[in-house]
Amino acid sequence: MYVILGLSGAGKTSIAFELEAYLVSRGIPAYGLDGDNIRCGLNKDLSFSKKDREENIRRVAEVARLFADSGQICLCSFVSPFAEDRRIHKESDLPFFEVFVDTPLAVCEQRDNKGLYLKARQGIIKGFTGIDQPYETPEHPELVLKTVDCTVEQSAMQVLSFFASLLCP
Ligand code: GGZ
Repeated sequence: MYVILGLSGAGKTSIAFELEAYLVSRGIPAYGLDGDNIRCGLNKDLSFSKKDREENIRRVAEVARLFADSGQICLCSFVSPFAEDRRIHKESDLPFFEVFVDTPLAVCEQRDNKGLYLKARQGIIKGFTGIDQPYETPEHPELVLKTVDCTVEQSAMQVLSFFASLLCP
């Protein structure tokens, strides 16, 4: 199970879906979970409060466990801003790798693909990670991706190289 963490706009989901496509096209079952496909269905009852983010990540960990049990690589892309919530993944008895997409806030804010940072700055969205809610940087990720001056394909290849180094050390 790969957990891909970072701010909104960091590039997590793009990298995860690039990886998913690469793996699936080579016959390796993989599936990406992210805020878009989880929060519009299973977790549509959850807000972005600290308590609900914790519950979001708890449920994601359970779903990821089911994927992993079925033999699939589960690529989970979530902001997951609080270190204590990430323990849920680490404490599961499944192979787990934390990938931190280390894109600076200023760059994410400049990209602002969904216009959410602007709304957060205007106070229309409250509790936005990096603006008026904290982001606790992962302390010991297995891999750190710097996406500035790096394409999505290059970032995905870095994850695959890491994956390959585990299989053939
Ligand atoms: C952070 C928010 C918020 C707030 C809506 N804070 O760029 P996106 O749009 O697609 O990624 C963000 C996504 C975060 O959902 P997660 O389930 O990953 O969050 S968490 O792990 O913290 O539970 C962003 C959008 O939802 N979004 N409001 N307040 N991101």
